[in-house]
Amino acid sequence: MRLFAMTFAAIGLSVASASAATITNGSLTGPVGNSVVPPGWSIARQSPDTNDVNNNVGGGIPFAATPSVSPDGGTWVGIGGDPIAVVDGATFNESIATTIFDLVPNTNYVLSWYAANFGAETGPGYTGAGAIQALIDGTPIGTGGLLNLGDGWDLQNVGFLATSATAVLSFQLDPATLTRSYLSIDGVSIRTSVQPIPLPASVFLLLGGLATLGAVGRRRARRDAA
Ligand SMILES: [Ca+2]
Ligand SMILES: [Ca+2]
Repeated sequence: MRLFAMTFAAIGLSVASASAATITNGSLTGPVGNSVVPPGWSIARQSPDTNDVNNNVGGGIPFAATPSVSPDGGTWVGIGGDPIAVVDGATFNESIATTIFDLVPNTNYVLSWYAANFGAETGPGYTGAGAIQALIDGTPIGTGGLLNLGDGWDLQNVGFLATSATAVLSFQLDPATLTRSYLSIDGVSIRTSVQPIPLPASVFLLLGGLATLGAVGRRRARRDAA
């Protein structure tokens, strides 16, 4: 029985250690502002903003579509783009970044976030469709769905294989579908794609076999003592 319990403990430990990757402030909680990103995040390109349901582009510009409260709550980040505009020497496609810690190399992870398209009313308006792309160490790993102006919060998931214990995560608008648009992102989280339950059938077979061995051993011990 002790062996049985130890086997369970070992399985529990392996699952826990593989799922400990952390993203600082995935809720993107911070002061509202233009060209301001929440603590734990940095501006990777141009002028991303911290917004909430009452404040767009850091409070200065109205939303182009009626926003809804984020499923994550509180503030979120707005990133804009325009394929024909050049800002600070690069195509206008705003980007934010952070570092993921405690990754286990050669482990598959699922990165999730919420995205919405409430646009921004400025000049001719940032009212186009767009999709948010995630990058690890500068390489795109996947893109969420294409969201049209007025589309509310939608959960996005992309998978990637970790190759090191830390990695730089960044988000931008997908260059392949870039229009003059302004999207919202919130609730960034990470988990392993290996789920602790259900356990593979082979593990139950192994545990069953160990239990049978234990019972046989105990019967043999009783018989020898008798
Ligand atoms: Ca939030
Ligand atoms: Ca801005």
